[in-house]
Amino acid sequence: MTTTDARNAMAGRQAHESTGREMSALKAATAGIVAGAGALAAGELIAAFAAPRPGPVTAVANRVVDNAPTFVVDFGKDLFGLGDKVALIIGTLILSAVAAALFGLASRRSLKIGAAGIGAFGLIGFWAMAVDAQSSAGAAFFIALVAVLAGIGVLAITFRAADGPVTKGLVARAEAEANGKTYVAPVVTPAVSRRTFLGWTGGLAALAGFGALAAQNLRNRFSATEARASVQLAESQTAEEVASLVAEANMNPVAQVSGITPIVVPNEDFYRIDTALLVPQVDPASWTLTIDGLVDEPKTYTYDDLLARATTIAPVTLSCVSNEVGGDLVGNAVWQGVPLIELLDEAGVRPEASQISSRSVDGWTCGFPTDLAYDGRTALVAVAMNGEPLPIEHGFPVRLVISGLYGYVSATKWLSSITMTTLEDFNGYWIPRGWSKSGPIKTESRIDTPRIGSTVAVNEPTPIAGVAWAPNKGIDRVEVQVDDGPWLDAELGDSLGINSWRQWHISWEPTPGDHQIRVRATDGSGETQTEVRANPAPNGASGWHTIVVRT
Ligand SMILES: Nc1nc2c(c(=O)[nH]1)N[C@H]1C(S)=C(S)[C@@H](COP(=O)(O)O)O[C@H]1N2
Ligand SMILES: [Mo]
Repeated sequence: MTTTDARNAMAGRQAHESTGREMSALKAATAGIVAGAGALAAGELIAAFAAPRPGPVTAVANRVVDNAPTFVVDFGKDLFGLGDKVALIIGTLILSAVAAALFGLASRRSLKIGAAGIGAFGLIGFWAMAVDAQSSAGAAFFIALVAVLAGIGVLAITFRAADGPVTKGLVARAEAEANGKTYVAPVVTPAVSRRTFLGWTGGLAALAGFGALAAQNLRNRFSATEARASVQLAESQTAEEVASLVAEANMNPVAQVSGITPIVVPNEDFYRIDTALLVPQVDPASWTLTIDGLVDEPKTYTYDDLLARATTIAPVTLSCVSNEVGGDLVGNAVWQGVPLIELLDEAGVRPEASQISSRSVDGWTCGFPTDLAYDGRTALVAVAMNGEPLPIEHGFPVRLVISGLYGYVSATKWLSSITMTTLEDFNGYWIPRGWSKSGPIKTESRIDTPRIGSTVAVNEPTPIAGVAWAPNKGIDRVEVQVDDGPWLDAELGDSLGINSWRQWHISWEPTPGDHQIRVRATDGSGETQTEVRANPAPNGASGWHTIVVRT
């Protein structure tokens, strides 16, 4: 113990015994929280200058997502929907605030303890940022250092403001008593001390708030929105052909049933699933795609290379493995890109390369068997969705779209590299988290209208309609059953090809009472979807979508 520590300890004890005017727990905790806020705001601000690198809060939340035990991930099957992301960030902030409050309380013993706590927190932030695919150790170190210094600075200032006259007096008195002298306290009212403390903490808290806001604004300036807006897609004859197919399909009476999902889902309505807390903002000018691993000659492509070659256009239905029977994590869009195997062939795939793995700029990975890319299915290195450059949330500038495979094994957004490997040597992101290594999309059908639990009118013609999908196989037949009645063949909408879902419809006149409605589809291989119910984990939900309606 140094003499200063001894004095502080003595002063603390004295204060407790004699006056009780040491810094209150409330003030100390507040000072800690303001210091924590200052640290995070400073970190986020510096990180925003270094965008697209994540700041400490996002990086820590990213690590929580990556390292969450399987049961948490299973529980949050759509942990990757928006609500879960917001909850995760708020959770990270609340835990940080609790830790910071504890650092504040500990600082009453010695500021060094609080400073050490902030330092330890900084180390966690440093690690979280350093291992982040979108940051680097150097940037992480600098950002964490600034955050820690800001935090310690705020802690020191608020403590000084709080105990300024009072604790200084206590120290002076302890010293005086230790020296056997009489201590005469200067006249200081507690109110003065409280005002000083409130002034400083309030001011610093406001500064942290401004810092966080500024960080947010600054980060928005690094958005890929402008770059995306200036993209010129390659012209293609196919674009017009597909557009007229879609236009015709939309004229089909089945497509006009009110409440049915459109055959091509507009970009803004398309489901979104990913682990990205900050949507990657990729500058297409400096972006490249590398193809490496078990190839004869690794290749690198720029965005312009791919844009110029992206003339293949195909509607493909994409589905998430975590889609429940009847769920909406599925959609059909028209994708434009370069056939994957064209690029693979340029690199020269070695015979032993049994898996195509791919990686996103944010470090997410997946993989599927090489054979599948070569079996004739639609497999695109896609640059556009529904005639527009890929929306940023859907993978701008470039993503993969492989017909017939769930997104988690194939559909890498914000694609950065494709590495040829073997099935044994590599597992994508979701595989160690308990999802199946192979992810063919199961044949499914869904009732869009009437809605589950809704009320229908007796003896009024009531459409029962929805969509059915078996990408890469196509849908040949959809049947509907009301109560224990016969299975009725539904009328099918136009086909956009075997990769697209198909709209279906029957007209029904409800009799009085509750009714159960079920649907089942038969795919292009002649197989009828299984009635056996399965949960999404580990390889996709199955079962017939069944609803009950009332009259
Ligand atoms: N980089 C990245 N790509 C990803 C994912 C992800 O988490 N990160 N999720 C995959 C999953 S699970 C699905 S279902 C599809 C969803 O694509 P969408 O959001 O465009 O609908 O993206 C896939 N591509
Ligand atoms: Mo998914």
